Amino acid sequence: MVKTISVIGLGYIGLPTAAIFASRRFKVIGVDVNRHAVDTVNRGKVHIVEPDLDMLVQAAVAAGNLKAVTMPEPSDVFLIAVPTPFKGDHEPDLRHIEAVSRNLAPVLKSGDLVILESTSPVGTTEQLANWLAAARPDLTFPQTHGDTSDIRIAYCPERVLPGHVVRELVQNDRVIGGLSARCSNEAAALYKSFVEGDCVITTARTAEMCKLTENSFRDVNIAFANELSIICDSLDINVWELIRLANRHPRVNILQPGPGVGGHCIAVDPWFIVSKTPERARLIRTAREVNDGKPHWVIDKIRAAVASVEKPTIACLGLSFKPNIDDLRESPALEIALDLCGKNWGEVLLVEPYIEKLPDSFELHKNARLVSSTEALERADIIVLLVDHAQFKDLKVPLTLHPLVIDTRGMVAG
Ligand code: SAJ
Repeated sequence: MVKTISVIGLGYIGLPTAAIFASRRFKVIGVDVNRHAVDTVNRGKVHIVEPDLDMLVQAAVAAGNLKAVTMPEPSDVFLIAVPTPFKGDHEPDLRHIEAVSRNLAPVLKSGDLVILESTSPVGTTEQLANWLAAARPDLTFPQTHGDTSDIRIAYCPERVLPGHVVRELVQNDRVIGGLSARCSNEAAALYKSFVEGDCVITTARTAEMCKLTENSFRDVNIAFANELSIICDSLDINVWELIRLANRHPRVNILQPGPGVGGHCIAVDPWFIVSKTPERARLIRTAREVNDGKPHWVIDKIRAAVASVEKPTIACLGLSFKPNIDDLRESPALEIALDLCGKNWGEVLLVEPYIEKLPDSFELHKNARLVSSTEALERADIIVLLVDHAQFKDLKVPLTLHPLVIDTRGMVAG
């Protein structure tokens, strides 16, 4: 009978997951190396922006069902949700998972269930199991003892959309891959305490690949739209109209072009497939390259526009990685804006309704200022629309009247 669940990594996935388990009356221990995150959670507050999360965490802490600590403590379940970035030439960096396995091993006891949720290259769950087994020779593990092992280990990827995490955690189906049938069944039973979607069982390797496949599918499809936008630009065809028309076909559903692909998932995860099978993942690699190349193409469009105006004032509308959120991490809009400032072609006016202050990365750029959309529209010679925030919809008419607009999201031209 599971009583205590430790969630290791209190980020965008770990904290909402911890709070939801706590709302189902489990005793939840949140573990994070970041002291600020731990102190904030223990005050019933949140250190990340996600709708409804603040209420959930406040209620869980007030009810005494959620506390946060910096080192793992004994529990019945350990759920790992730490980052898996890449290093060097897009090689997966598993050092956070390795560090967790080092800190977790001493508190493991027979009967415990360990679940990995971090997006990971195929084989990581087995690697985690091997790290734990090496640290605890007194316990048996499923990679050697199958269903009779002391410790159960499973992989269960998160697949929630930032901005909708609390709802999607409950409603989405979950794919669960245990290292043995018993591992899968125990993990599925645990998720069923709050998941309304189906909990579908498979192997750990398939579950790892499934998560990577979902995000690669989206990346390849966005790359198709981005490539079309570049082709259409050179053929003088409105890509937004073209996609609308093509999507009238019952079996065609093209995504939307943009200034590039941002965020910490879709621009990263396909590389985990490429790094395992570099010779075979040709389409997946090319899609990444197409999407990573899009910000440079946008800069080239701005360069061409700048040539026709002396000392231009350039406005960038939007800096976040996608519409209607405040998240600037891995944002192509931010990359374009920073690159533009560095070119010193003229003053750069930046409009981002979701932030109050420019990030520190702009400190060196004395030609950049955060301004209102009204000021940007009044003063800019060139306007670059980078994010289609809902707030910008009112600007459609003034933007249509402006002589020089580079519209990467199809808000004016679409
Ligand atoms: N984008 C386009 N055109 C589109 C759709 C998206 O250019 O038609 C761009 C966005 O502007 C953004 C990037 O792609 O820069 C990624 O945005 P997104 O909304 O596609 O995805 P994320 O990164 O917010 O969340 C994804 C989701 N994965 C899928 O939809 C397959 C989410 O379900 C995952 O849980 C999340 O990655 C994750 O954590 O892996």
